[in-house]
Amino acid sequence: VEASIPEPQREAWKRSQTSAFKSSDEFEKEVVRHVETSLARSMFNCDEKAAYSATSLAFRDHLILDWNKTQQRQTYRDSKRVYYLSLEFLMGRALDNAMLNVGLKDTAKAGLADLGFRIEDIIGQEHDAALGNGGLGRLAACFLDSLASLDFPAWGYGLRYRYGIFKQEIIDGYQVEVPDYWLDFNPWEFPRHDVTVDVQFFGSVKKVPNEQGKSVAVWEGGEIVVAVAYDVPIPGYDTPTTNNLRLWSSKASGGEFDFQKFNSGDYESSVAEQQRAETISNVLYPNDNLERGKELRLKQQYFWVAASLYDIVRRFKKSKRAWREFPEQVAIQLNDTHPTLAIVELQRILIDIEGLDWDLAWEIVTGTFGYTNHTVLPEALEKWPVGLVQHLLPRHLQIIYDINLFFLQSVEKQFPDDRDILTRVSIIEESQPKMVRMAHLAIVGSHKVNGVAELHSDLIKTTIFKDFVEIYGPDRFTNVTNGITPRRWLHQANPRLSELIASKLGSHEFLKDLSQLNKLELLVQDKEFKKEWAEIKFANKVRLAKYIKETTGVNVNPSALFDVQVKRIHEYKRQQLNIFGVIHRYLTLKAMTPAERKKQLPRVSIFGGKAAPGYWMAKQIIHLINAVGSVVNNDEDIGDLLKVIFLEDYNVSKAEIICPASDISEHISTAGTEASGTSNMKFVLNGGLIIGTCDGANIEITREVGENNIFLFGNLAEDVEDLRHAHTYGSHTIDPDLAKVFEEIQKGTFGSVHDFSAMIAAVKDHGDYYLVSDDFHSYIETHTLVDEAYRNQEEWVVKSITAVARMGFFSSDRCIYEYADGIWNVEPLPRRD
Ligand code: OAK
Repeated sequence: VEASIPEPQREAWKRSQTSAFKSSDEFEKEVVRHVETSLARSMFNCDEKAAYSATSLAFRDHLILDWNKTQQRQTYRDSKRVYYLSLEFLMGRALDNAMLNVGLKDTAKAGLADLGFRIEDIIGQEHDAALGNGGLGRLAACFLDSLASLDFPAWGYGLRYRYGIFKQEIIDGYQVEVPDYWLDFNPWEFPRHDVTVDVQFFGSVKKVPNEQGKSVAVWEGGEIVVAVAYDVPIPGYDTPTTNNLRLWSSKASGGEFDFQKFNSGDYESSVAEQQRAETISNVLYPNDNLERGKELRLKQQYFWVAASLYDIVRRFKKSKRAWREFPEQVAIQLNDTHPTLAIVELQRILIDIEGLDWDLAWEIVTGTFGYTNHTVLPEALEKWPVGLVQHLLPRHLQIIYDINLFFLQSVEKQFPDDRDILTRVSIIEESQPKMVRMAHLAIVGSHKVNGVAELHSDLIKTTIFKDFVEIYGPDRFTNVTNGITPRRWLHQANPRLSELIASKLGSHEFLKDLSQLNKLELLVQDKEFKKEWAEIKFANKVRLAKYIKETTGVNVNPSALFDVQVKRIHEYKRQQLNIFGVIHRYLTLKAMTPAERKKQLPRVSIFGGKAAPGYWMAKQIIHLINAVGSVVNNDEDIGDLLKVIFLEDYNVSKAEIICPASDISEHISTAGTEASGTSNMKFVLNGGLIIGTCDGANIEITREVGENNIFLFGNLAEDVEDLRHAHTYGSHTIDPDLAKVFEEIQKGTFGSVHDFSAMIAAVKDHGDYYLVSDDFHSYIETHTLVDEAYRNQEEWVVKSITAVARMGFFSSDRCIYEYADGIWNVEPLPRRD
């Protein structure tokens, strides 16, 4: 049925067209209308939650109008689109971001005040959209912001988890996980009950002759789960471009439940089927940098990939173009290997459903996909048992075998005398059981593979993917160093700093062209400017100190040096190194006379982050941090000289309070293990300095800000292998200062000797895989340098300003231009209305 309104009636439509609010009066009208109609309340029962809901609905309406126009224009112009496939989008709160991006925050502030509310309280009502674990998911969110802000026609595709990452509670010093049910009322999503896709699982494959007598595969039987689209508008900053994030939710194909079964008395099984279907999009797997190979996870991956590709192909087919033009219209980026089945699914659609021959189909597939790798940790590289894939996706396994066959044949031709290379690069690992190596499939099926920081991109070329560089040549591999959106991570999180910068640079243009920050360097000797800079940092520390008091009950002195490490808890990120260092500092202070102590610099060590629920060692690290805190924070000899804080439930909205308030932040992974890191960039952009290893993006941050404005320590990536080897096969002596720390823990100073013994044994007896002892001395010395530098506040502020001025490179806008140019071959499509 043609849904378009006929020409004669369009005038009436145009007369009645909705327009977005512009003034605070119009905004207030919208809020009151939503309170009274959408929420069915009145001024007599409008609490902050209701005011938040109504404000969000008003802004959502605003975004939807822009969203409609953006989509119409993109369709009309038929321009190439980018599809960013990510199993995680760690969006955080939407309201503040929407207000700032459409430029109406002041309007809303005035309107809300008029109606009796403080805008901060209203913003604070929002539940974070936490559909991600950490770095990978937040990067996807920053990329969506940049894509929209730079006017690229782009969609994100993900899963609409009913439960995002769990909420962390700390009870008696231990992490306890609580489910994060966030969908009670979510004004930012737009259910599209008319946009559904049937997704097939299980069943079998038979070969039947087609009309030309050619044998084609038919996948039949099994079960169908329905994917329902939920759209989330993504507003660009200072542009009407509003892109779309489409999240799929699963439901049973028989509607609510199977009425036939229900009526025949089989109530239980009819409900069970419904529940099995809904389970697929129920919960985000809470592992960061770890893949555990669960069947439900593979189901999630295929469900999401199949629905997304069906949608993308449907959109392409509307343009009536020839299939070979597909890669000229569509670029699909795989955020790590999680969506790798998309490669197989597109090949399946093209050969089984659209009837293309294999070679043309494969050319289209490889022309379409790009793959981003986010880790070299072996435990995070995805592999699926062949038997599981066979059972769940029988036709896909056949196609994977065919892809592998053609690939290995060409490798054999290229390296006729090398049998081993075939075993090493095969998509199928010949183990017991046999496994499908998703990274190999992703490389073979993409035209570009990228790492996320220079060191990381070099490492993948020389270690895990070395053979593929031999096979495809170095040009298949590239680097796009990560970045962050300055809109959320400067303008939104640190409004005072953003306004100070704007006042000095003469406009807010730097928020869209971050390289303009370099003009701040001219001001590093401006006394008044430095004073304001320092005042803003202090105010942000006061705000964090207040938050610490409210949430932990501990008083911290905002004049102390704030030393922050917030990120997922992981042995490779080495929070254990940090807490051992804190214990060392505590012992040093304890050994001093009161007179000596008076001369020391007060410090607050702040930690935050979640441990995967099944990661026992990470949970012990959290426990040790809390145990040290309860001893140190109550030691009268120590007072303000040292406080140890663990902030519960670290997430995006908390990061927005924490990042602007650091003096020093810690990015201290064992060299070669952190692919990039992105919070390092957030802290420096907010005027904090960092202490870090030569790892991930720390190296490029050093190159940009200069060695004088960063504190580097520790062994280099190139030496890690030899050191590990020496630990295992040579004599392994522990750093003497670290040994003293261990003795103190084992004395029971922090309680639970038994709990902490495994952490100590990992260093002393099990080869110290993360080089905690090797780096300890250098770490402690570097902290002494930090203290000394901090004593000279004049100089410190100069370092802080200089570092910020040189951070332009780390905008996610720069990343998007690099992807657009080097991988996607897409152009922006600006709107001028
Ligand atoms: C998560 C699951 C599987 C594989 C990788 C990850 C992940 O989060 N990796 C992280 O990606 C970030 C964005 O590229 C990087 O900054 C982090 O260094 C990396 O650990």
